[in-house]
Amino acid sequence: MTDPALQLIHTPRSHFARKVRLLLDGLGIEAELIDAVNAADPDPARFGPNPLLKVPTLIDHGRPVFESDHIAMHLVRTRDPDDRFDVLTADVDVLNARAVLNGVMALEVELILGARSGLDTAQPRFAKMREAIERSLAWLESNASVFEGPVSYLGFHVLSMRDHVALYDLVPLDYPRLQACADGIARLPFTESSKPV
Ligand SMILES: N[C@@H](CCC(=O)N[C@@H](CS)C(=O)NCC(=O)O)C(=O)O
Repeated sequence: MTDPALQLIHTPRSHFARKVRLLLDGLGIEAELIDAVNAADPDPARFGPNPLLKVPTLIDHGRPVFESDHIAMHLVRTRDPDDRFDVLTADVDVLNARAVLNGVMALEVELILGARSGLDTAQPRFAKMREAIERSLAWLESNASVFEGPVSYLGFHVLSMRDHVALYDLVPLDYPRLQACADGIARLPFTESSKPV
């Protein structure tokens, strides 16, 4: 049953929100999903209490939590004392991989929402962003040993990023080790319901 005390403002295609949804689903925590519909929309009302006008935002008994990784940490600290998906890790290799994955996702947002807002994404600033995405994916591929081991929040980043890049077809996804990690996570029974379409 959905817990009315816990709400997640998201969009169905948001990869940052999907990391959180995978964590919620993996932990068996029900939350009411509130669809902001279009992350590029300038209307502040879409984004609830978030002054950055971004998703996701978690609202826990009326208290907002901003930023996907802060939301994940909050959920674990309040509801998962065993930290089953290693959200609270201090492992530098894992944190670096998360930073690169989050960076790729942020660059994608700029390219997609830039185009949606009518900007010319052939400009050099956007070309640099595409270059950074490709270099980051290559970096992740050559550091893919970090993805070995039990299912973790890091894997939720990989699946969220991979499915989003595939959906928008921004760059080629010819990275077998990264794909294998994403495919492994995608086989978990709770991942399909949050897959972006
Ligand atoms: N660092 C933030 C990034 C959130 C983010 O960029 N969300 C995108 C959707 S995937 C968004 O709402 N963008 C709106 C905008 O940039 O105008 C997080 O991890 O929560």
